Amino acid sequence: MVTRRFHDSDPAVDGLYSDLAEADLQPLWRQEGLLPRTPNRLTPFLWRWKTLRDLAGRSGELVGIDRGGDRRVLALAHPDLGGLPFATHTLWGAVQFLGGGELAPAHRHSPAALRLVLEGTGVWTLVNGDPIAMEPGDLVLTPGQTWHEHHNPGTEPMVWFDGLDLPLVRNLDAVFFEPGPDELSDYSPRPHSSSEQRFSVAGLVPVVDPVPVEPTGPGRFSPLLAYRWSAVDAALSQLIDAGGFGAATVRYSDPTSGRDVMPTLRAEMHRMLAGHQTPATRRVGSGIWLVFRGSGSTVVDGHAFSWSAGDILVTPSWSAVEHEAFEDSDLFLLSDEPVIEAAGLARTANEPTQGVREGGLAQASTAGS
Ligand code: GTQ
Ligand code: FE2
Repeated sequence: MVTRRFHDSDPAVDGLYSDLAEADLQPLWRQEGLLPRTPNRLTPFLWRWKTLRDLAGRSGELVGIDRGGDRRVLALAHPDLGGLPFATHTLWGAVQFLGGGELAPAHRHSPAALRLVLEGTGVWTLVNGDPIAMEPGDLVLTPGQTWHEHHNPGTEPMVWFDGLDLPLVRNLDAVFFEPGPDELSDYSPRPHSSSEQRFSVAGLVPVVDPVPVEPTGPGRFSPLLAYRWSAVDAALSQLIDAGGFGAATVRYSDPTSGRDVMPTLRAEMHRMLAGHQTPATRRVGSGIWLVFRGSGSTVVDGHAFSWSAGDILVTPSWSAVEHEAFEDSDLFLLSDEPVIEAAGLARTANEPTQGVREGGLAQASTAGS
């Protein structure tokens, strides 16, 4: 049956539409794309390490860090997101540059953050006063509402990847921010943070926590705040030895519950040996893939992206993703999957291996190739 609703030549209908607009109302029947067949709001996108590193270094030379919670951070701004400094609709991704002798002052906020160290050594992030050493490959958590500050007492810069749930929290209009005190924090570096002293032995959690977690907020997050590269590397090697098919993935988890490290963020490290190819899979929710080590290629909805260490690739919700490693490779994945699961929206699908579209490599969007 043909309705009249799509024939707008009737002046009475035109009048209705302008009166609706005047009254800040919109008819659903004129909305296009509001309810797509499948998620479609984002395209895949890749940032090259060379670009990120060069621009972070230039920022380090030219722009200082002020008091009041300032940080020297370059946010991934996906071109599909209308100029917002967001990598996806839910995820913030960035590179942070902290020069020798610099410090990023204390502050806290409701968005949760994590960091994966890419370059440099000897930086300390204080989380609620607990000094956490940062070395390449380490994952460090700064959960929502925890006080944090970054100190680089050495002479060389450190560069790390920041992942936050800021776009999600902002859209929920749940952002709180507080700068810390102006006085410098005093800390004495220790080989193990208090968090690691209490929670880093796999399979064992304290019956009574000798340092009860401070009542910083209603968040639910892992009390283990650092996951060392040596542990991740060993776990992946053993999984690959045990399975014998050239690939393994570990999820960083809360040792007390087995859940994701933070309520909104999932973190995983994916290892693929040279020559390994993954099947094409789709899942609901967006992801940021950070190449920690190696080189290879990822096909996303028919577009091929070649990558090497330090490159960062965004994969949209429900895109078909398949990886191929050219060298032994480790890919860090940050995703919003815990939110998708909590909301009852999780689904996955396996796809046949994709042909790369004609000119796929050239069409694939990258910043600074
Ligand atoms: O290091 O505390 O990339 O507060 C964005 C917001 C890093 C940080 C970011 C932050 C931080
Ligand atoms: Fe922060």
